[in-house]
Amino acid sequence: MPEQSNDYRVVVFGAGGVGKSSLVLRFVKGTFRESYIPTIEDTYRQVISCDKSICTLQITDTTGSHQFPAMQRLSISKGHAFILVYSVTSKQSLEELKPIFEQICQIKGDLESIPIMLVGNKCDETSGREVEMSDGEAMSKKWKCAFMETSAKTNHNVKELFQELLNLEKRRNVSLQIDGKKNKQQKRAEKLKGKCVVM
Ligand SMILES: Nc1nc2c(ncn2[C@@H]2O[C@H](COP(=O)(O)OP(=O)(O)OP(=O)(O)O)[C@@H](O)[C@H]2O)c(=O)[nH]1
Ligand SMILES: [Mg+2]
Repeated sequence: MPEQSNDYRVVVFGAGGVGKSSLVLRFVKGTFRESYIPTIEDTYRQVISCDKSICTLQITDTTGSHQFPAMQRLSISKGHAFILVYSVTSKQSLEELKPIFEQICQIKGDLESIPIMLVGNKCDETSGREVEMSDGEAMSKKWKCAFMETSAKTNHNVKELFQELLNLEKRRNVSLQIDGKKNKQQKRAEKLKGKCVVM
């Protein structure tokens, strides 16, 4: 079991190009880009509320290429919660989540207390759909995890995804809302403070 720390670590996994970075950037910065820039690994931080105090939500956006198995294992062992993303336009991308889920099972053991959200992204792409919502739901039932379809492009269910994931955490009371009364300047200061800086 990972140690209780002041960080709440969420790790985003999924095949290349399914929209992991797009979901994270939409949530953290409110932006979306059409161009595709593959990720190696990026981490974003935000202040959230935790057990009537505050803590840091740390989101790790992983690579879709399977070149770094050691990094993947480390991310799983340090992670408190997981987002498993496939694209509704690619059956293959749902298949590719299976070994990742199995590795989470192997490293974490009992998954009962670990928040996991299966996410079918790109639900705005109606014409190129290969995975029906019922297929995603069936997989989530099998894995006993939560499920949601999202679109980073249209901002459908993006904030809800992160809020739902935090709601699944039963060992701590974590929430995106701090006190709901912060002004814009305070929010911006917190955002800047929490930003990951490349030295
Ligand atoms: N239509 C549509 N396109 C999306 C959506 N999310 C991402 N994309 C596009 O899909 C491409 C890949 O998105 P990324 O977010 O970079 O994918 P990724 O999963 O981070 O890929 P890796 O970092 O290589 O693992 C980009 O061209 C995005 O614009 C979405 O919800 N709808
Ligand atoms: Mg990426």
